[in-house]
Amino acid sequence: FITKEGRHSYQLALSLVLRIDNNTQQTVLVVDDSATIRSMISSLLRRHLFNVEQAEHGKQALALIANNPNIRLVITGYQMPELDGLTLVQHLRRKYDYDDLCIIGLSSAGETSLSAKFIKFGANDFLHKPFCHEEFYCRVNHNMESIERIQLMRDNANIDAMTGLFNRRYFFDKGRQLLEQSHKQQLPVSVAVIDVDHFKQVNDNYGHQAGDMVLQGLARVLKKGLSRFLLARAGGEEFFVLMPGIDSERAHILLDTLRQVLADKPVKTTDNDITVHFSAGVTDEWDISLEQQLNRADQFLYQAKHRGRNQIVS
Ligand code: GH3
Ligand code: MG
Ligand code: MG
Ligand code: MG
Repeated sequence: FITKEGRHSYQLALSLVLRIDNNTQQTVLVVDDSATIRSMISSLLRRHLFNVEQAEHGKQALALIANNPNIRLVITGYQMPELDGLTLVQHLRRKYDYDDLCIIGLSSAGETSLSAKFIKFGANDFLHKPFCHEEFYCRVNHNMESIERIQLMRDNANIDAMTGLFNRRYFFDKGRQLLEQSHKQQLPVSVAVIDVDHFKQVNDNYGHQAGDMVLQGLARVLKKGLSRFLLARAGGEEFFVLMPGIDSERAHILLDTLRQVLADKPVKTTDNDITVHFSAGVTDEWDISLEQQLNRADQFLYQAKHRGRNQIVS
């Protein structure tokens, strides 16, 4: 049995715990020209363990946000010198989505139409001054939780649950962007397709569960060695890598090093240490689509398999 007050403080405690565990770095930016309002709101936020930054007007706020990616919530007043609250919201919405940066507008009791304007200009929510502390916490927590949930869903949609690597969908989304950027900057881009050799035999000899552990071990090695690049599990025992700024000669050498690392060090599974090899095809052809580059890399992969596996072809 929990009383109403008890339930409230339990939820408060729970949200504090979650915040300490997950998001120690979360920062709220308080924007208002009144030092009294800034310090009142800041102290409420600090009681909830948020990091707080303050700005006196919109211009200062824009500069702070540009330099601090930990700012996830902006609480802003309206009338300020340099850049007012509504214009600040407009500027921010051109750069950040609702689920990347949360904005709460502050309006006074007299300015009822201002709350609607804040929402129209792109704020997630608003607060009327004066507000009671409970309402303040509810609004802040509610908005923070909803952007965290969306962020989590977004992450889950991009990640392969078994290996923790990006999935195929994300590879194509991000890969196209990276390819375009690199071509604009006249930088080479290498694309590789990696496929585990005779993986069916691993499953046949040691069981599917050991097979999964081998894929996880391989993913760890690849992730470590290719941390600067876009790496994804394409499906099954196949992986894609996109390497901006690296021509296929250098990509070939890098992948061959990783191939050697894996060949020399068996992956530990529950009952066995299992040595796995992989083959890869690499290309850095200019001015073709990501799909075409993957096709070319796949042809080289086929050659690598044909020539006896455990090798890279570029
Ligand atoms: P090759 O050297 O020609 O690539 O031979 P291979 O045995 O690796 O290729 P094949 O395509 O014949 O077999 C791939 C195997 O990978 C078959 C499939 O059961 C297994 N596999 C795919 N995804 C998973 C997975 O998530 N876990 C496990 N344990 N096995 C998987
Ligand atoms: Mg003001
Ligand atoms: Mg294979
Ligand atoms: Mg395969």
